[in-house]
Amino acid sequence: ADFFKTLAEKSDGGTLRGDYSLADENYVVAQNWQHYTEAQHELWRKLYRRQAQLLPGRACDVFIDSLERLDAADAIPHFDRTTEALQKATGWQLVAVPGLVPDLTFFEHLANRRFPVTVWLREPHEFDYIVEPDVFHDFFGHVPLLFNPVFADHLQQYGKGGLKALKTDGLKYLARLYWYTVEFGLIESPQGLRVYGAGILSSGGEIEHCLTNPTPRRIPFDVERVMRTLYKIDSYQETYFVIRDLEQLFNETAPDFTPIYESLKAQEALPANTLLAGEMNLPPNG
Ligand code: HBI
Ligand code: FE
Repeated sequence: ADFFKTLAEKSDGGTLRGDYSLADENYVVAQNWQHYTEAQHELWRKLYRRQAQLLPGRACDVFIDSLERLDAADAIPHFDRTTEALQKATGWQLVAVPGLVPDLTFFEHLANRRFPVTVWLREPHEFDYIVEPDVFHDFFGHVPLLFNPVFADHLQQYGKGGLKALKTDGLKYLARLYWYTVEFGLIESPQGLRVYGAGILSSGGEIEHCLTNPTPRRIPFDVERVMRTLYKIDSYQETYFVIRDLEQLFNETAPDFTPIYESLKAQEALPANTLLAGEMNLPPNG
């Protein structure tokens, strides 16, 4: 199907891991929780334990508090049970998907407060790095913040913006926004920089690197600057964008982006390691 061609191009021409044969028109599948093996639950526990002990002093408080309430340490979670609690908290639900889904589908789910969670779990040899999102990245990395009303509202708005962007070819700009916030975003706290991006929170190595390594740039969030900045998908980020609080993320992504897209089309995209003259490069955590 053309969808595979699109995503295959997206994931450097390789094939996708998931089984899409039973997916419905929204790419939703049954989670089939009973199919997970004891070995997979054990791998989940190992991944969870390693990541959870990295969170204190690095993940933002909202993430840590919400993750604890999910009680997801002992086995791969039942998405339906999480949906029951999530629906009450912010009106979101989880939908099981075979893996990456087309942008249009992805945006439609987000615009309707449905978060797609991949059903398969990585192999033991992929403990430290995986190319496509698996259930650990999607659930551990993304689901806790969906319990925060401000973030939940932002993500639905992002989905609606995505549907509009598909019509005004603003997709690459929105993909950069998603990348530098939802996936790799940093946030300020009274104790210093903290992480809210799922790609970092579900990664063993980047969670320390992004906060204390002197090499990457750490730039105050500015939506147009983010949308101009290219990103890399197979290495630690060279630049991180820092928000003051989740309200800033919601407020600065509320307006219609069409005028920004017009202005961006006239400007060169910036390499990921750019620091413009006069731009603030926030210090790493001491
Ligand atoms: N599909 N399942 C899934 N998860 C994602 O995070 C995802 C996706 N499809 C497209 C996509 N992300 C990105 O292109 C977004 O920037 C749209
Ligand atoms: Fe993700």
